[in-house]
Amino acid sequence: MKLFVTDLSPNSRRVLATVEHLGLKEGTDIRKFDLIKGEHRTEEFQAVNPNQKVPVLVDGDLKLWEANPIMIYLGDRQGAESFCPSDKRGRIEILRWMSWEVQHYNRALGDIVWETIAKPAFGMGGPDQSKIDAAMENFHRFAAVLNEHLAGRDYVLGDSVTVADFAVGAASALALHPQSQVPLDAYPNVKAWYLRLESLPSWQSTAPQAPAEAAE
Ligand SMILES: N[C@@H](CCC(=O)N[C@@H](CS)C(=O)NCC(=O)O)C(=O)O
Repeated sequence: MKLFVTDLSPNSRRVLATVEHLGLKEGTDIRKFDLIKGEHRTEEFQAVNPNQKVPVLVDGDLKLWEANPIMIYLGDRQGAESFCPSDKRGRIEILRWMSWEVQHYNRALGDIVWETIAKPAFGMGGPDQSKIDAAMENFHRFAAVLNEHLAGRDYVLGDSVTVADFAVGAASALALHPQSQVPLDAYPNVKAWYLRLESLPSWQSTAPQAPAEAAE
């Protein structure tokens, strides 16, 4: 298998953590692009992903782009029933939380950390308070849902970690950063869950190396 990623991306991180979690690292040819240098803007890569975005997994004649389907594909490929349940209820729960994180939770969280940490770190100007305020309203709305859901649960689907945790947690590396302004302390179940995720070797080993790297 070949996996195209970049160092600066929560979307790449969730897939890299999945590869680690499933013990697939040795058998995977991992290609890292420097997006700033435009290494992904080639005709060759366009043929792999017409969107010219990472992550992309190539397995035989399958060229799979979009981080969440890649994670599910890998879980299924390995028959990792606990990490990627295949029963109807488990599968629809995964789809529910993955859709929700893309559209709501990580969009709000990502907008906050982009404005407060990443944008200044990349020299792209200071935080725009109106954008932080708008994202903060959404963050409170959706973090409250996750906080309520996690009451009495260790992980999103229950007792054990699944692809849904890697998806929902993907953008949270910077949420614990003191400058992030993400009000995680107001949502203790969410904070405890994310710290649980951070203690997993596969999540730890794929952590971004510098604060700015997590918010791309
Ligand atoms: N929805 C996609 C998002 C992929 C994405 O936005 N990738 C970014 C890095 S996080 C990228 O490749 N950006 C390069 C570009 O847009 O030129 C996924 O989940 O994989």
